[in-house]
Amino acid sequence: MKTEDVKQAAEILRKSKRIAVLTGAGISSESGVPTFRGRDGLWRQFRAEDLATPEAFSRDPKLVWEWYDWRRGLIGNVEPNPGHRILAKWETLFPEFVLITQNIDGLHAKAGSKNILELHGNIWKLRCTKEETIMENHVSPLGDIPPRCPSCGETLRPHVVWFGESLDPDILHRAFAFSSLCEVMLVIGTSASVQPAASLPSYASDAGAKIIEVNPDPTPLTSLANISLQGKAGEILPLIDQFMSL
Ligand code: BJW
Repeated sequence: MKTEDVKQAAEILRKSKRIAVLTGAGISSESGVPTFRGRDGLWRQFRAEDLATPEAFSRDPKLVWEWYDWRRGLIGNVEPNPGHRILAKWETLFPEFVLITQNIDGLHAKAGSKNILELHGNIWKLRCTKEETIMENHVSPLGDIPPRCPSCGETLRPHVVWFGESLDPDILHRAFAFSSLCEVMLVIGTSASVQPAASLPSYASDAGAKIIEVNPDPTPLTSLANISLQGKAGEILPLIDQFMSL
């Protein structure tokens, strides 16, 4: 990564008023949350078909819940890192700043970000499979698995989006709408391999936004990016922040 590129990214941001950020699992990896597709990624150890589809949950809710209970335990014990914190700080600096995340770990909110669109849900929310009510729940470990709805007694599921399921249409609409308006989109820590989230940067780029990517590895978006900063989010975002305030 060249210092000149970091300076240029800082300059682009400093001159902009409407910033969109798209984050993925990579931003939380420095907090100790495993990614999905990296070297130690979850999909290297577990099969998505067995754990992250509605069919898997119908087949074996206990197995799916055991996996989510384990992940809740892991996520509940970690803290936001400098990458999360800088994004929370930037939200207070720019007139319009929308943080679109694929992450379900809640670490952006824990770092202080407020204007967050959680495309794939949140691991700390449960949803009744009968009444569709959504409730916050931070109990870890959960105890009785699968947990039951306190109102109707039906099975609760994690309020996350599995493969083959639609994203919340309102959240998705807001994500695409702001992507078409923003002047800059920062794309941080995503392999850009899961749709429809992976389409947001090209949508923003087509509408005239500059794309700045932060990722240690190249992705399908690297060739689209105006600036590609190869490295860890927890190191690069504080550097950009330093240059912004010079
Ligand atoms: C660092 C770093 C550091 C490391 N700093 N960076 C069009 C074409 C083909 C298929 C489809 C399509 N449209 C829809 C589909 C089907 C499917 C899909 O996209 N499949 C592809 C895999 C091919 N999409 C869906 O099913 C979606 N639903 C949908 O579109 O409904 C309508 C529809 C359905 C079916 C057909 C057509 C239309 C739903 C997707 C739900 C994804 N769910 C998951 C699990 C969520 C719950 C949970 O966590 O348990 O979401 S899968 C998983 O992947 C998770 C993530 O949010 C998501 C994205 O992963 P992410 O964040 O990019 O992580 P990684 O691990 O892939 O990458 C990490 C990156 O970080 C790497 O690049 C590293 O280098 C980097 N990194 N350390 C910065 N320190």
